[in-house]
Amino acid sequence: DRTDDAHPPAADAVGAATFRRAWSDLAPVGRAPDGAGYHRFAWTRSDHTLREWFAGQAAARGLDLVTDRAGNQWAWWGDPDARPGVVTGSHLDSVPGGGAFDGPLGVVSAFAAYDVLRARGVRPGRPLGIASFVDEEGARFGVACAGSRLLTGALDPDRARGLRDADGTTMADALRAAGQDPSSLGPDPEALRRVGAFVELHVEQGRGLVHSGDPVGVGRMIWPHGRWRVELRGVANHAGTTPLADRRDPMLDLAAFVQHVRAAALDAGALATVGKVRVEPNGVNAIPSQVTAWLDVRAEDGSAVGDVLAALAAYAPAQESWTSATVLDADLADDVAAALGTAGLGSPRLGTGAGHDAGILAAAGVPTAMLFVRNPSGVSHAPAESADEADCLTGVDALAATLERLVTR
Ligand code: HGY
Ligand code: MN
Ligand code: MN
Ligand code: MN
Repeated sequence: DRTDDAHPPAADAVGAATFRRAWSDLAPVGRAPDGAGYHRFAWTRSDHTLREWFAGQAAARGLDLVTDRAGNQWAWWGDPDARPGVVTGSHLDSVPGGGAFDGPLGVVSAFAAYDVLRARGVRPGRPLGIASFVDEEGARFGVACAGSRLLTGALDPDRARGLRDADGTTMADALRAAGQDPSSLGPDPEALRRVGAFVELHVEQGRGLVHSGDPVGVGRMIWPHGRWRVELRGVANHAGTTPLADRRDPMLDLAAFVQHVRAAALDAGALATVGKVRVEPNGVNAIPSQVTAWLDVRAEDGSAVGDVLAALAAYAPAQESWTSATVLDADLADDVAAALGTAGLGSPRLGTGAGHDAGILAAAGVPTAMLFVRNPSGVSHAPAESADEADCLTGVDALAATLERLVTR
């Protein structure tokens, strides 16, 4: 039966319809076979599909699509050069074998919340932007939040262009292969000036909201966290003819390193992970000449990260990226909590050990808030990452209430 135009569907129903349609659009993109999660790396085919999807969502709403010098995508309602706007969004890329929600939940919810505001007839007093940051996970080139770091000047463009992926492809070559101009990479103060405030909605990566019994929560702070690279050198030789006593096998050093990392993390009260290893040459019948391992260290108390690095000094870790502790904007967090209150929602405050573009924008002086959506499994960066649809739709309502409050003040 035809819906009666005089009584458009409730705004929430509009948001829910947008959410479901967008979610099903994205579901197949970069999905590995046999439920092994998502592989959505920057400047690959799935990234291209995701960028096209974002552009299509913006065009369908008549939003102005802008791609900044780092390749981040922005969809604007209103003119942010006339007055800095309120921005919401996240990222569309994933870690290898990642879950469906980390990143895309924030971008899909942004478009759904926009549709709710339009269905409610909200007339914003300031521009509203939707953002999708490129290469947030740093899964391919090793530096997390590469897009937002380039935007804010926190990642040197020459260094970025030279970063290599597992195949030795540089970021510059990857951009060229994706039809983008690597020489354009760099800080984009004009794009950054347009951001008066940033609110990132994200699936919770943990079970704080499961324990509190709330569907959504408000970010309080982001732990300090960094990545280091460790080189372990050996002497390449034949697996079948080299006596054990004559070997210089870097795999033995790797085994010891992983144990040292665990012991140092336990001593320091930090989270430390050896999450990526490159063995060169990588053959079953050859002792490798070199093993490169990446180390991820985080802790609520930054000094604990320092303690871990001090305990591993003998391995001469080279820092790849560092994000200081981010205390999210307290006034903005109060705004989010107030908006949640008008929507009849609680607003528990959550710290997180997961890094986000929100942390990079906050470090660049942008007032920043985070909204978390309950994750029943608490798992993230793995296929078991989850969020119930009802909680996702509550997240859309919460984001819409937050954006309405911020754009109409
Ligand atoms: O690594 C992180 O914490 C984030 O998901 N990029
Ligand atoms: Mn992530
Ligand atoms: Mn994320
Ligand atoms: Mn992140």
